[in-house]
Amino acid sequence: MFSNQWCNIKALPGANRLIKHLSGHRVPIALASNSPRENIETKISFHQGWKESFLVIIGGDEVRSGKPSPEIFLEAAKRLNIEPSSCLVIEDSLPGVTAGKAAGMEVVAVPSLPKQSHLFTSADEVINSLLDLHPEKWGLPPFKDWIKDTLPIESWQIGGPVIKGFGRGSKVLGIPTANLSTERYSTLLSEHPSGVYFGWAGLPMRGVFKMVMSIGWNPYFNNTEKTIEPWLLHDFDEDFYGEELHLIIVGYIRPEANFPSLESLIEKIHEDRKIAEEALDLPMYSKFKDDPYLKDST
Ligand code: ADP
Ligand code: RBF
Ligand code: MG
Repeated sequence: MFSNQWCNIKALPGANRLIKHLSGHRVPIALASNSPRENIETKISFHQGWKESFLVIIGGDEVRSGKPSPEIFLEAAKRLNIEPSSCLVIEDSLPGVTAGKAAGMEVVAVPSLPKQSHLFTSADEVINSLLDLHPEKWGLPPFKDWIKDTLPIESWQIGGPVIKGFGRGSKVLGIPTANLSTERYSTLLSEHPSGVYFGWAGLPMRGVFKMVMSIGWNPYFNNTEKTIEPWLLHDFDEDFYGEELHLIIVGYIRPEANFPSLESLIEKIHEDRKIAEEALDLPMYSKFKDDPYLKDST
């Protein structure tokens, strides 16, 4: 059972993957939102195959109360002909989580603002993005699209001059990251949850290299800004600040995490590097290294 922001696929990356997965396995799904039903239908008509995937679509105008309330979830369960206790609600808002629990359902929260996840204590689980949902935890069929510890994603690109980072000595730790400015990319970044990704990096004067990167707030350092930090998997004999760096991101590895010590963070990053290095030799990922965007110097 899905609710609220679900119509905005941009707000919830991985929504399309989940909907296709569940409907492909004939799992009955409902879309419940406070918006009037007509608005919901218009919004989802932009997403191919969504309308057919939902067995039930229910708008706020169809139940008496306007606010997120248990009624809308109970009504959806009734129309699905499923016991509330057998329903899983996926929610991004706090009132929605409360309403889902009040309806006697299991609730996974995907807060739209990750920094607020500590507020979602009543949810059965809080995840950073739908990419991290494990349906088998909830008695649903597992995703089968992970390959060698990586999740292929629709590739996307980002680029710009390499800027100075926080100078926390990542280089000293053996993990230099060529930071990119996030300024021009706020929309793009809001479409991609923070986490560890991998792909290809192009420096027009130097070549094309494998890379593994972190996008996010670096919970270990509790940054207040989202950063884009690719680690190019190559030994350079000099720095390349100011040079134009182009990235093609092809897969996802894991959400950002906090760690009890710097050593354990570094160990994890080395695991990420190994996963990326091996995965990028697979044809489905390696084919992107010839993309002209990587050699483009503008
Ligand atoms: P900062 O905090 O300024 O980002 P880092 O310690 O992360 O400093 O070092 C990053 C810089 O190191 C990059 O901007 C780049 O010029 C250089 N560098 C050298 N080798 C690499 C590499 N393999 N991957 C990324 N950056 C590298
Ligand atoms: N920082 C975190 O706080 N949590 C993480 O899970 C995390 N994962 C990372 C994964 C990779 C592949 C890279 C390159 C960096 C990651 N970082 C993470 C960012 C790290 O804190 C940052 O690069 C520091 O500046 C390293 O000293
Ligand atoms: Mg850096």
